[in-house]
Amino acid sequence: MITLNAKKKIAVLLSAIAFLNLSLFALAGEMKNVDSTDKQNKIEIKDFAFNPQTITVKSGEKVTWINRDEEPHTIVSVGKQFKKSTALDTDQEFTITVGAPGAYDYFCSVHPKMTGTIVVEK
Ligand SMILES: [Cu+2]
Repeated sequence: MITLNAKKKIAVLLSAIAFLNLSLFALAGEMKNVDSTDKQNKIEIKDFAFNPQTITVKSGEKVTWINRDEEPHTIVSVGKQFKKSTALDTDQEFTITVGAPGAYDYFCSVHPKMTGTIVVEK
């Protein structure tokens, strides 16, 4: 037979479980948010080309290039919107954080025909 006291205990237990569930949901939501602000904007350098050649990102996000060629490449902003990279060796990365909205054109100073654009949105 369930006493009144036991019923109370069960009620407390159930609300505790409900509360925990809510906390887990909140936590999951938070983790998802962290993921989206940490979104990886990757540009691969392969066969003497930037891929994708044009990438659209939001102001404040990071952009990372990775060199998948055996040749060294650089990333140089046409309008000096970010500081230029050193010569990237194979599998070496270069990361910038984009600022003001606009089109950031860039090229490789070793192979000036290699060009790309970062479109930065608000
Ligand atoms: Cu190059």
